[in-house]
Amino acid sequence: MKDSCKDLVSRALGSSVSRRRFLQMLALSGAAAAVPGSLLRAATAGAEIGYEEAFEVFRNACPRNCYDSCSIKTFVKDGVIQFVEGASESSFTAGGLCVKGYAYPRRVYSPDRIKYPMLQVGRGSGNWKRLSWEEAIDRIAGKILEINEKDGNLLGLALDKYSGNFGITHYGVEGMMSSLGYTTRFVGTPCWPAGIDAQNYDTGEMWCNDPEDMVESKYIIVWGANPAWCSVHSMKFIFEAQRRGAKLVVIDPVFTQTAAKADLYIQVDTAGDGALALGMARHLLDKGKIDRRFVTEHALGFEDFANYLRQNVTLEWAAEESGVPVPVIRQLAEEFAAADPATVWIGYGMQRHTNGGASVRAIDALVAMTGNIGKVGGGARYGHLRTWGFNYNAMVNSAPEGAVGMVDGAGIKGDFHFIGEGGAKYTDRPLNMNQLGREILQTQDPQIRMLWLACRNPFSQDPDTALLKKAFDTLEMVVVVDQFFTKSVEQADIVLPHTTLFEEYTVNVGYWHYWLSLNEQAIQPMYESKSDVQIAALLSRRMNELKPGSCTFPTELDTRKWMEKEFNQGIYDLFGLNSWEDLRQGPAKAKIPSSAAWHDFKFKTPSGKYEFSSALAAEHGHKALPEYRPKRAATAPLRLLTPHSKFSLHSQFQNLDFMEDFNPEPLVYIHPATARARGIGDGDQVRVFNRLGDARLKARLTDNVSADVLLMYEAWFRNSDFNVQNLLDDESADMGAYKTGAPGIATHDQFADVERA
Ligand SMILES: Nc1nc2c(c(=O)[nH]1)N[C@H]1C(S)=C(S)[C@@H](COP(=O)(O)OP(=O)(O)OC[C@H]3O[C@@H](n4cnc5c(=O)[nH]c(N)nc54)[C@H](O)[C@@H]3O)O[C@H]1N2
Ligand SMILES: Nc1nc2c(c(=O)[nH]1)N[C@H]1C(S)=C(S)[C@@H](COP(=O)(O)OP(=O)(O)OC[C@H]3O[C@@H](n4cnc5c(=O)[nH]c(N)nc54)[C@H](O)[C@@H]3O)O[C@H]1N2
Ligand SMILES: [Mo]
Repeated sequence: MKDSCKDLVSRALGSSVSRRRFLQMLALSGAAAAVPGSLLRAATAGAEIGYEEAFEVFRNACPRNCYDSCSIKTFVKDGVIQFVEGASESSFTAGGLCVKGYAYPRRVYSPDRIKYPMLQVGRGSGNWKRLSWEEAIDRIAGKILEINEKDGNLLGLALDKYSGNFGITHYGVEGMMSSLGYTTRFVGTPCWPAGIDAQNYDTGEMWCNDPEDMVESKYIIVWGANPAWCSVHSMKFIFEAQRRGAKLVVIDPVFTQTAAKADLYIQVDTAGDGALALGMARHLLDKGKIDRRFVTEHALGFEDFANYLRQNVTLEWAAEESGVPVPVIRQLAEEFAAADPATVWIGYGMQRHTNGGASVRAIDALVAMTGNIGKVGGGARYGHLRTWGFNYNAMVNSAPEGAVGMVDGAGIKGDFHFIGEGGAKYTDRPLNMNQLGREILQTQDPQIRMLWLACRNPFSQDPDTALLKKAFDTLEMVVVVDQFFTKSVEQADIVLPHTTLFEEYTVNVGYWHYWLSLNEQAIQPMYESKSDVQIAALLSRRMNELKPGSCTFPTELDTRKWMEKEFNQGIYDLFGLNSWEDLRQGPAKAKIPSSAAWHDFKFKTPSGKYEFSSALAAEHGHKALPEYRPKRAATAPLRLLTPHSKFSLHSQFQNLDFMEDFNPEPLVYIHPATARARGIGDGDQVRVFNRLGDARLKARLTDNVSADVLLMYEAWFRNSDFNVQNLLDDESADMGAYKTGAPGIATHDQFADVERA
């Protein structure tokens, strides 16, 4: 019986991880809320055993930096991954994955993976030579000791790590650095800091409703987010709300795939969102459509805000700044106030501006004054870190005895955690991650001599490639731990091969939904790859051989035991678990008293109330009120937007053969009128350029973008020198330093022009 079942399954599958199956998955995925297992279930219907029994099934979790943090089921046969699907036990993942998720087996078995430690003779030369792990680690350890000898400290050794893998044990990379001594850390995040600070001023913490409760919403504004691509699993909740009668509004300068699903699409002028929100607020004030109870009982400073609106904001001004006509502003405001509950999804895309934090505060204020904070189906949804209470065991290490660092450093604020605080005499040296090139070039006493990159790809993800190249040229050694020969690996001396998520144990939560997933090792590590923490252990062993006591990191480790060390009673209680092993049965959801953030109105601000007026914001050099902050002045005729692609997660996935089939080459989207004025036709080769650099690619004419916008999606196409970062500068966003240690980055306040190539 088992054999006939296998036959059925293999007929359903075609050859393992077949292109046909991928096509089916692709057709089913995305906004259409797939249940891909249904293909297989249909194929096995009537068989006496389920298709799962033909395979060894493992629990995995997508560790990418993404809203959806999917719970995965992995099907293995003879030690080889046959296919993956979304876990049906999670009502968020609900049995489906995104396009990229279904392509995971192609990533694991890609012939392009880095297989061994390698040395590049001449950065950028491509002249790679294989090293043994011993040789590679010996060179690295030797260099670290040399730096310590030369400078008397290790501040010349810098770490730049971000979001390649958010598995909790990967914070062991930070732990590795701490165990060597006091080092330089690139802090902050390129992603969401302005909005984080904004929400901290308003409510005292970034906290959002459970996205699954959007089904209860009567009015949903998706404001500068593109979930049809960037959070595909959220779309089913939005569709269900629409089915129950809710109206969906999308506000974006680009007519995105999410906008295509909206009942009302508003093409706002880029960075004009604050003005639009304030115009809506002014109109509601004039109409008396304010939730008096909320603003008097649960808020501070509403009258000051109302005075600001009366004195400084008119609908005409708001229309001028935002490009949204007065009648539309009125309609939007009235509909939003009339619906109960109404919610705004505040996207990360819309706050990557020099006025992004101020815009988020204005939108928060709109949601608050209409009484939608603390309500099921309501809320100003941005993100949360309420499920991240792990031990960070791999991260907590003390410096070796006698180590020297910054004397009066203020302590480093990382993305989710604090390092080096608590009375340490010395601290690490924090530098701004969003100005990597500039910081490397400027930093002295001591200069940065050596850079360790893990979970980070600055040559694809950071601004100003030319500046970055100049900065890297000053470094004495660059080590990159990665899976593919990325653009940053091209600028490395030593590359160390990393496992994929299927080759190690870890544990994952999300910053959007409330689920927890176990990540089991499903297959043996490919080639000679190792996990970040195993690499740290190897380095520690060699450091201690060369100079006993020079590194406090453990010298042996097993990723499963390290994953186990992350759990504590708090996590067990929050998720209703007796042991982490319960997660083998499927992901678990946090037992939250209400799906609504701030349901008890106990805000974490200094006043304990929602703060329309924040003294803390003023203390940090911002306006106390959510006042409008003018847009960045243009530096070239057109706005350049470089948001996220359906087929990649930043620099990941687009390099896989399956993605190339669907998205073979980069394109720049241009409004027909803008193109006509420059003699550009659809499909022409063009050059997008500004004072920093250029990019050559094919033009696609579309009125999905407004006439003042050029749109190119960020992505790494292997075998192509296309790079959006050639054209971006490192201008900061207005907020972010309070909670993440460095301001955010104005990724979408960039300017360029275009001509026929
Ligand atoms: N122009 C432009 N730039 C942007 C953005 C934009 O919208 N436009 N978005 C910004 C945003 S929101 C973000 S979050 C950042 C993302 O910036 P990054 O976090 O740098 O981006 P990723 O490409 O996701 O991951 C970096 C690298 O980690 C590697 N990696 C994956 N898993 C592991 C692992 O387990 N260990 C190690 N050592 N490496 C691993 C991947 O192969 C990849 O090369 O980019 C920012 N940059
Ligand atoms: N497929 C896929 N999914 C992803 C990612 C990915 O790279 N690919 N990245 C993940 C990560 S790290 C993040 S941070 C999230 C990001 O998720 P999102 O915030 O949804 O995505 P972005 O592409 O950063 O930006 C969303 C939208 O903001 C718009 N935008 C830009 N400037 C403005 C503005 O001034 N006003 C308004 N109203 N809109 C503006 C852009 O046109 C874009 O459509 O997605 C996550 N999910
Ligand atoms: Mo991000």
